[in-house]
Amino acid sequence: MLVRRAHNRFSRRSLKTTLNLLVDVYSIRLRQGLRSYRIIVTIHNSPRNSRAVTRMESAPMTTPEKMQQLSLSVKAEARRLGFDACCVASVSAEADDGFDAWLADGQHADMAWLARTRALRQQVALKLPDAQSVVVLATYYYRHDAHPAPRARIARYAWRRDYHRALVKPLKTLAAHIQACCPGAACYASTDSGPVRERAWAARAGLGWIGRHGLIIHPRLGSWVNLATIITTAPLAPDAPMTNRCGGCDVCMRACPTQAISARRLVDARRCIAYHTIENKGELPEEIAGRLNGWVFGCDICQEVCPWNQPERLRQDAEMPVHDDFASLSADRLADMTEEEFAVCFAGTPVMRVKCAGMKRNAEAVIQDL
Ligand code: B12
Ligand code: SF4
Ligand code: SF4
Repeated sequence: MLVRRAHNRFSRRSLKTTLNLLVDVYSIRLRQGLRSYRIIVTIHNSPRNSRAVTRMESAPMTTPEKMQQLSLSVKAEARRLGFDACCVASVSAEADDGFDAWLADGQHADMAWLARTRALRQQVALKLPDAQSVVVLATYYYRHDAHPAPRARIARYAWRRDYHRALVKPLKTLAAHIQACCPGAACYASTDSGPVRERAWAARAGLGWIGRHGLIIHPRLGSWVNLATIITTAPLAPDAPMTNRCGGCDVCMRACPTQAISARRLVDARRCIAYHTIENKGELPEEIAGRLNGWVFGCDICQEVCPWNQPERLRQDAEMPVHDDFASLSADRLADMTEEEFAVCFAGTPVMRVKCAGMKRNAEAVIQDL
């Protein structure tokens, strides 16, 4: 209706009064709804008449103070919900940083879903029109007392309840909080499996920097964090990106047993033990099978060697309980497991993704490698 009325032709004399009236009426209505919109008025003059086109920008107009308040309130709520870090990026920070080239080079191996969702991952507005901000959240998972069994190593993030499930409720609650603070705001929340480039957003939001091993390093929590995001149309004050603190270090690159890490902070999945032990549904390539170093699910080598991840630097322990029994697993036991034993041992953890057959394949490769 607004647009139709605004397309009416106005006489020069009544033009100013009519426009003021329109803007006033809409400002009042929108303020009542606790949202204020920027109203754009374009006046087209021609020798015969004047035409006013008014459109409402979907982006709510807001002051830097309001954006800052909203950001602080979201961060406080994230803390209350148990997230260990929360930062905000502006969608305008979106830019290609090597993701397309990584895909074009085939470094995603057979994770075809990454290529299929390429456009969504590179442009969040395709997932959520009018997206303005990305809230990035981290949950810390390091425990000083949890050491992977030497010959049946399970990546540390998988020693506890699957974060994909554990984060559903807190993410929903945080999205509801954003909507309560900013009525009408839309939110898209996800962790890992959504078509969102979580590390790139975490870097843009200043939650940490991208280490040479490709992972986000938080100055206090190291890279022992899982990430989650909420894309929202709410205008939140963004945080500043952090400078890279890897310096001249290249310990992770040298420690990777399969040379999967490139100097450009990218990991070639075709060479990564984590890819082969979790995502690869076929045979393990000989070259990888012979270099598993005891890893049967995931791989933490590039994280274990990083100076920012050393136990003495990390003062706190993750609160969530872990499966202490993973510390006494053996490759022999895993290779002989029945489906039932596998389900009992790994129920509710991320390890279920590899299924019993995948775990046996990995354990047998470790046995042969010994
Ligand atoms: C596919 C995937 C994998 C694949 C491929 C890994 C890879 N090379 O990306 C495999 C299965 C191998 C894998 C392994 C692991 N993964 Co993974 N993985 C993902 C997933 C689903 C998508 C990542 C992706 O798009 N990769 C493609 C790369 C090219 O794009 P990108 O990550 O967006 O951005 C890269 C570049 O842009 C680059 N870059 C270079 N310069 C610059 C400069 C700037 C300014 C920016 C912004 C970016 C940038 O940096 C980024 C990292 O390489 C994410 C979840 C998600 N939705 O994002 C989890 C995720 C990245 N994985 C995670 C984890 C924990 C792991 C493992 C540690 C698990 C384990 N212990 O075995 C390993 C670590 C391997 C490693 N060193 O990267 C965490 C990382 C947490 C963190 N601290 O960063 C994530 C975020 C999952 C989560 N929600 O917690 N993973
Ligand atoms: S997870 Fe393991 S194989 Fe993959 S890059 Fe890190 S050290 Fe290399
Ligand atoms: S090991 Fe060194 S280069 Fe690798 S991520 Fe850590 S600080 Fe950066």
